[in-house]
Amino acid sequence: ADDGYDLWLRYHPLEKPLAARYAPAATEVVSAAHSATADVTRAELVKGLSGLLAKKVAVGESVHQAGAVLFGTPENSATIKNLNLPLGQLGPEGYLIRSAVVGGKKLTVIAGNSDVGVLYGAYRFLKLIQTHEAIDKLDIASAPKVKLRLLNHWDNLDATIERGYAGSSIFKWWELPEHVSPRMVDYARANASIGINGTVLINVNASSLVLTQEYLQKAAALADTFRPYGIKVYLVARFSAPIEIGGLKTADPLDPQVREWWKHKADEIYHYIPDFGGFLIKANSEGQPGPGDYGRTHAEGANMFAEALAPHGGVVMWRAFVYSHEVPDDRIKQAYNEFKPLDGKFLPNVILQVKNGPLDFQPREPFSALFGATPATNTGLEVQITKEYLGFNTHLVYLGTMWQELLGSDTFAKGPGSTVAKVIDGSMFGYKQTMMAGVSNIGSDRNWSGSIFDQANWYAFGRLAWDPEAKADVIASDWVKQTFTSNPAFLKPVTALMMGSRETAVDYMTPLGLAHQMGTSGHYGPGPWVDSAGRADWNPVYYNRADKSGIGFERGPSGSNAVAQYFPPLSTIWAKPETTPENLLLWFHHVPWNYAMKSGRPLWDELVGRYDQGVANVDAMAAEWLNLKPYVDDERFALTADYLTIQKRDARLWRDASIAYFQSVSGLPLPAGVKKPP
Ligand code: GCW
Repeated sequence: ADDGYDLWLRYHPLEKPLAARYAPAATEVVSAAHSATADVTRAELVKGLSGLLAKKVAVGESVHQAGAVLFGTPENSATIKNLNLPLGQLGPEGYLIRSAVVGGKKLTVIAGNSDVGVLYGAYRFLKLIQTHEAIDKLDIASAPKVKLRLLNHWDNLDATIERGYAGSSIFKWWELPEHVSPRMVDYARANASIGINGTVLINVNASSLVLTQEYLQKAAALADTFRPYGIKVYLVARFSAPIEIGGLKTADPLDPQVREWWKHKADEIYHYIPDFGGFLIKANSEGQPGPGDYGRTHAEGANMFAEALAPHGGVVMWRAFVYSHEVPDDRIKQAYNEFKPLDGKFLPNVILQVKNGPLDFQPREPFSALFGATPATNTGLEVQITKEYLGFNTHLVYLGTMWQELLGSDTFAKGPGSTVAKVIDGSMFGYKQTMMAGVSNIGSDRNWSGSIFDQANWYAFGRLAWDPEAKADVIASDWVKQTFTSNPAFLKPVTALMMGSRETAVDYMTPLGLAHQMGTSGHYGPGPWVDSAGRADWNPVYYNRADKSGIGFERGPSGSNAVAQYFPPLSTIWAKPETTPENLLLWFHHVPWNYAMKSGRPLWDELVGRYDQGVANVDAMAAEWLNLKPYVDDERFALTADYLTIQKRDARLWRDASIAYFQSVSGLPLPAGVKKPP
């Protein structure tokens, strides 16, 4: 049985001929370094090589035989120093892997400027073997383009997870600090293997308790466990903590006592966690406390924390996900309206954390207008790995394509080529801090992510945070090879299935630019008819605006004019339905049901056609998977097959319920050839 616990770090024995090919190039693992990080690097190489090659791999401090794998930095290895490798361009976390000959012996060198860079190189070396690449003439250099590559856990202290679909939290606070589960080591290994270098342990809707001494000691135990893997711990600071756990009467960021309290709190945290990363803060958003409660701006709020953390080198990640139903404006405009005027007012260790789209992790949104609009404020990206709006853990939806679409989007902030990737990697505006965060999909399920294919989304997040210009298909194919097999009979169809899966979900959930059509509390199934969510900006009807005359949200100049928040030419291209790409048509425009689409079909027929296409594609995915049984172990095969059956059922529900509702307002008959659902 294979429950998927090993993720993509599977070191099962290669087939004999392959193992025989690699064995001469992996005879021994050599390093004289003995830091905590060097020790875990050695352990990983030994575990990986002896597993894959099904033999005992020797360990030593100096090279004894040809085929040695030598790892280290110029500081801890004279051999590496003497090789004069071009490590200058690699920064603190990059690595270099080279085939070399030293003292007449062929060997592989894994080098970096720091032990953590070397660890990343070791994972890359193991991946080469896992994916059956040649390793005899290596010359690989890689360095991360984004500095902070973080998971955001929406885990509560009681182990429930907000929007978590893979069991309960892996962080068992009640057992800490005395017991740190061995799973924490595997968590760190998995993250390090894809370059993730930080983790926010708790939910942005936070409890102040995590900042009490008792919990700081617990967090410190986790930090100690993660440190060798290059992973820093971050916490959420609840704005009202000075009142809740500090006994103060106010949390006003301009109050000297409050400022003092946060300074002491920061000092205390660094006492327990000397390399603490910093705070993530959700303020004045969805009912959370914030500086607005005291008539202060987001900048005044963020800077208070920034001052407290600056002496220790910590950062503040201030979320831009703010909107309120008391503001009469279109919800998607509010973050920009709030933050654009504050550009340049934040201290250098503040990072504005912006969700990919202006609404909320929908199956498809345009990029947030804040990307490119804040040249004087470090601006980072938040994506959601957990699939809150994409079918939880049961629907097979690979998010690599969605993030690639986002990162490749041109903001035109500095003319053509001003992609979101170039904004967030800092190259466009010279940001001092760069950051990409992913809301984690990790839980206590044996397979970590709730399904096998959701592991791919964790993996893709890490890869794209390392290189926001990496390609989703390459990432998918690497993941399939590491997680299942390199056999093309499996690899090709499964990669193709993953690559099409997000568009398929868009088709059966929210085609043509529709958004926020889910049932309102659970966020799982459809609810386009819902108009009673408690407030207008949570109602699906507010977003689809379907009526007798047509469907869609008018955001051109005759509507909310959200298009004006974007740089030209987008502000004009998106202003008119004729020039708006059809996959965003109903996001930007309210158009009549008979609006002529590029296919020649009227909008209504096109819409119904898209829902049908989505269902047909899921059916094809499920059928394809059944063909692949010979290549997969029973347990992972069956879980995936069952979930695809659920996805088939759900896709039909989405289609049929959505069409039934829209038909009830349009009054139109089903297009010719479409059968009524049974
Ligand atoms: O997507 C929404 C979720 C909330 C979440 C919020 C946020 C953590 O439904 O559960 O709260 O976004 O990002 O703050």
